[in-house]
Amino acid sequence: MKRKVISALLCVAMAATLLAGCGSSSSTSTSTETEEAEEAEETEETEEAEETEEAEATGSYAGQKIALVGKSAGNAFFEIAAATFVSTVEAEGGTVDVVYPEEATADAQIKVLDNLISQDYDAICLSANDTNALQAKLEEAMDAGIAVSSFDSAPNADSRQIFVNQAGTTAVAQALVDAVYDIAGGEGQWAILSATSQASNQNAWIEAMEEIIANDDTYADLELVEIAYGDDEAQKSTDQTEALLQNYPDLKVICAPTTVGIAAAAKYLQDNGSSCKLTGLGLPSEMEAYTGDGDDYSCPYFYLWDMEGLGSLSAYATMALVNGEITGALGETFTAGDLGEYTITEADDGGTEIVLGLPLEFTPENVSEYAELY
Ligand code: RAM
Repeated sequence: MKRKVISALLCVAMAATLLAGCGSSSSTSTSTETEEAEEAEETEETEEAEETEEAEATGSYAGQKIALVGKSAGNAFFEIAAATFVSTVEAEGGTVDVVYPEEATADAQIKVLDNLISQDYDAICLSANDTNALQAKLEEAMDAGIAVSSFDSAPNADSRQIFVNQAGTTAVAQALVDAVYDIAGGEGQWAILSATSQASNQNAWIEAMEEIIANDDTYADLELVEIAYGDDEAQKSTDQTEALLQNYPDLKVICAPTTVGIAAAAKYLQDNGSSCKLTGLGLPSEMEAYTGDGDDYSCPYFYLWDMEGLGSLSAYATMALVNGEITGALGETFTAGDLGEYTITEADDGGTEIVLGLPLEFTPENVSEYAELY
């Protein structure tokens, strides 16, 4: 049920309660029939309001209709996150439509949003292809009474009610910087192979990495030579990897904070026996063949987060927004099923977020175990 409808019902119920109060002390009605009709109406309205309150109190999410929007089709990352999101919502009695834009751009997502707003959705949960470009469209959705949450990649603070941040922006950036430092042996050239140049999440991680490096002398001997963009497309990411190696023959490490980019680079580096090593954010299932110690493997270790937790927490946060349990305000708490209680905290961009947990490290020792999960 849409929030506006819930509010309207509560208002009607409150008005009915007030009227009932007045009526009992100074009733002017003389017709029994009218009184009975009024009483029946009041009972119905109060019951409806009670049902709504009860739904909120018990956290019942039944009947919610949610749209989940990824960055682009054909990316296993979103398919994995969507699977848990959908099963979580369905277990609570709701339904989810998973929708992908034609490409990983803001324009393509705006087309998707246009279509969704004209339908009867209670909520849209999206991973943003751009920080600011979706604002007008997402505000339009919120004005239409649709709850707007985001996961993985946040649109700006005005464009959303809440952001589910998988592992904390600084925590991810610190893990990546330390991995580059370690794999490079503390000095030398390294490059970033990112997703699209507009991607909110990759840009936030890259900015945080640059800040960490700029403010700590430990990293003074690392030279970031280029930030390349593979647009979360396998072929383009492969081409960009090849170009980086050609342009920087002494390149020691590539850091790819994208599951598509890291998998493409891992294959290219390993197939070509490159001495350049790789780290970043990857899916264990896509990285298993390339993760290992020694010259035969391109990736010593890499990171991601709990993918099932991401899908599930995003689902619970979205459902809690719809039924009014949370509004997305700082300090609110709610229970995300078996994941337990979460508190809404301040995000780096001035909006609010819910941080799922810490980054997970995948090594030659544990990659196979995680590869079975995602
Ligand atoms: C890609 C996407 C996604 C990001 C992961 C790490 O699949 O760009 O948004 O979180 O990589």
